[in-house]
Amino acid sequence: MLRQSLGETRSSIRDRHAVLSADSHERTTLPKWAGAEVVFTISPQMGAQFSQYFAHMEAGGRADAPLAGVARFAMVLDGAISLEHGDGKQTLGPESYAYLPAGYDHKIHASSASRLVVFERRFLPLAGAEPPYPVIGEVGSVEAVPADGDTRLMFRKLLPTEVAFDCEFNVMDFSPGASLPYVETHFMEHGLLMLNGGGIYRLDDNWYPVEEGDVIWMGPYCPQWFGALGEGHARYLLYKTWNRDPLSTNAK
Ligand code: UGY
Ligand code: MN
Repeated sequence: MLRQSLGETRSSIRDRHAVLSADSHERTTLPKWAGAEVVFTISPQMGAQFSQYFAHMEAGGRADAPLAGVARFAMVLDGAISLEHGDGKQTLGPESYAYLPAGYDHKIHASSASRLVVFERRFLPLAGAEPPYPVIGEVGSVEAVPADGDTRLMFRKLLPTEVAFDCEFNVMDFSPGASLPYVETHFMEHGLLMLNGGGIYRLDDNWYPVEEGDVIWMGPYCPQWFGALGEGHARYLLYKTWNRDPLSTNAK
């Protein structure tokens, strides 16, 4: 095997944030993911309160529901899967996604060789609120709205905003040269996947070049800012804790 570098990688794992580039991915297998290899880019072992991973499924590969009490969000990146669940069976292709609440039985079946990004989070119920329901959709069918009136930064909210949901998944779309308007600091946590394009991500006091396929973990209060520097649009999928008081916790 060719040695590609002298111990170099763009991956950087710090106390409150991490950037993970594809060159450092370590594949493993899991009993729940038959005929698949998984790469856990973000997990509680790192200090996060959720997991984010890639599932590389061979045709015919199958996955079962996650651990008890854990909700799952999965988006197809390449290939096609069939999702079998209480309300039927659906085929999901690239940029189709499913939010599957904790305790909602389902099976994922790869119709062809497929690549998915999966987020799992221990659900945090809200007293008096109904539990969330499954949501299945496609990024392209969700309305894009300008962030704070800036049409050079559009976002799509993939999940309903109702209080039943304890997190959100958004696709942020930056025109070339657009940026987040200010350095954000917030108690909510993020997991991010660069879908296209690239730019510079500021995390704490570090500035990282990022490109398609990169994953970022932003822990609570990690100062964050992004500027899109490529010639084309930069788009990322962003998980964010949402609708829950900072004094409530799902940490175990
Ligand atoms: O919604 C957000 O917190 C988002 N603007 N953060 C980010 O893109 N890093
Ligand atoms: Mn943010």
